Amino acid sequence: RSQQGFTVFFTGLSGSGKSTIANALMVKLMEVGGRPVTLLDGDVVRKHLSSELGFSKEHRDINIRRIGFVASEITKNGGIAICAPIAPYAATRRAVREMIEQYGAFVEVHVATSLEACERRDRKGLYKLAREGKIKEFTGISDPYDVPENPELRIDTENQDVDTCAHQVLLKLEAMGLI
Ligand code: GGZ
Repeated sequence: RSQQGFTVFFTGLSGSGKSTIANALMVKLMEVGGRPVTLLDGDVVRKHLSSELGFSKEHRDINIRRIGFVASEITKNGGIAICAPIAPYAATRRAVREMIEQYGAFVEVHVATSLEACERRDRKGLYKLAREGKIKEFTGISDPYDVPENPELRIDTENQDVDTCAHQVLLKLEAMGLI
């Protein structure tokens, strides 16, 4: 079996389902076994690693570079890192890719839930607040999201369930010879 470390980097809008799919993928990868799996979820990273940061372009970039650094260390040591931030800027995602590809594979997964679907679900009520102007610089509403042009995988969450989405990532990792 391949012993190369790798990073699965989910990107997508708030409420797109990144965390849910990332968690389902983590369970599947732990079942495969062999290498430790570390989940760097957006919420958790913001609480423990980036608690002083807001949502300006500068602060988002610092946040993503920190996540990238931790993922690159895990990848270097032969582990599996799963990251699930919004990561709205293509240039920053590319910088993280370059950092990680020095040590192993970088698998970018675009969770392609449309803004309309995210806003319709609005699980945390953040889109409503953003529309009312009560949250500034909100991704998709008053802040940009660069749609990934060449991700390793793009997943449709609107027509299939979480388990199917996570399974597609697993199949991609197999096809790439990583698991
Ligand atoms: C986007 C925001 C914002 C603004 C708070 N814009 O759905 P959530 O709540 O749980 O996920 C979002 C999370 C985004 O943090 P990330 O670290 O993933 O963002 S980035 O990659 O851009 O650094 C949302 C919440 O934080 N949130 N304010 N203005 N999301």
